Amino acid sequence: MADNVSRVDGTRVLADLHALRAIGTYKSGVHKPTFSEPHLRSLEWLVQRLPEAGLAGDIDGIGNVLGASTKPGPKLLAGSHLESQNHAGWLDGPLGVVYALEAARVINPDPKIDGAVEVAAWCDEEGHFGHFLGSRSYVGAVAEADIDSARDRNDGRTMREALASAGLADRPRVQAERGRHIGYLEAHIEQGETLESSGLKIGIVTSIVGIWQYRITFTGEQNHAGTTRMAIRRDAGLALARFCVAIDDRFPASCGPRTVWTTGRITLEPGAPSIIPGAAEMLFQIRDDDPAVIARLEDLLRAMAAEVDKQGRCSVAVERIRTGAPARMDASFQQAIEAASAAFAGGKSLRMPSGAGHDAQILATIMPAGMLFVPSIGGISHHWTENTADADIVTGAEVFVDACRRLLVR
Ligand code: HGY
Ligand code: MN
Ligand code: MN
Repeated sequence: MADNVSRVDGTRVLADLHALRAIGTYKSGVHKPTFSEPHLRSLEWLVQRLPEAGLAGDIDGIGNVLGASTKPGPKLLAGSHLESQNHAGWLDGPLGVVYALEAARVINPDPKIDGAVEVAAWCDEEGHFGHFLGSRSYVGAVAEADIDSARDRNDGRTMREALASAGLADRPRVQAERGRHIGYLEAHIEQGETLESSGLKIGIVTSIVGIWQYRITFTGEQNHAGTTRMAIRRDAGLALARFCVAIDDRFPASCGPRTVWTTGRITLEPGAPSIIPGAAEMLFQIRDDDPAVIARLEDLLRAMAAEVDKQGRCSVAVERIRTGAPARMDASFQQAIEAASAAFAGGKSLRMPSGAGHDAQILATIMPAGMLFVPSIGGISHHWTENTADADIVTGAEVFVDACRRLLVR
């Protein structure tokens, strides 16, 4: 490794991550839903730190933070997100934002490096209001009507109300200046157990899954739980439960090697112990990096719903509420991460697909994009016990900054 390069300050990286952890702390994690007070304070925290990295910027009209540089030469965009899932981990998102900030602090003042790292925090990656609204706004894929119809899945608050109460309603939304950036690089915790279980330190992401989301509703007949004989019941909750089991029985014959499917939320109406549910709803998700697999499974899902309908006890409706294209990560970005891993992580790296969705898949629609992962302890994420060893956090930062440097000076 060249020893005349400016170095990552690991202590500073850890201090920044702990400063963000202290905003909206929940047990050993955080509770920072989009546009919550802790999320807005975290965005402000980042805005305050941009000048020390030679950047200027603010929170834009959809809640993104974009820090831009006036330094001549090529620009590399880097970042991630600062909101969290509810009662979740302290590193999912902030790790990538702090690494990007550190890369800017190390590279931008260096006169030997032509070009600069620009830093972004994308709003609502976690989909409280709608999927990837911040990064999709930046690439020009969000219309005003999308914002008009967006509601917080936690409390039904409209996005317009949230933007207004955050003081962002009148701010313009910043959109990508085509050709400004050589590409986008994002660091993230792996959120799985592959790196830890194989004793590796860096994941070089090859592809990111597409996420397709469905609302499946079952309509039966609400009735008395004591006086309604079992033979005549039209129990929507039971129909939903049977459908979930049938998915698990029939999907494996049609899925791909890494396909996953999840029922993340079930609602029974009216939800009382002495009333047979007349209505039931499940939020269902399919993920794969091959759109043909997802389309095949959607056809199967609809065919299974039609079979239940035909039985005549309960009706079933399948509504697709979200689609997302999978993304391939740029080969030269993968090479830069691999070379940086050789220099700073003893070459303990692995090329691997991402089973999680990330803003990088949205940025990849308009520029070359790359991602690197650091290990997650026990593979846990989207839970307040999510964690990564300090040494792995620092190694990841050194690899990330070196990869940025390699991409800017190639
Ligand atoms: O759900 C995801 O894949 C991302 O962590 N929001
Ligand atoms: Mn994330
Ligand atoms: Mn997440």
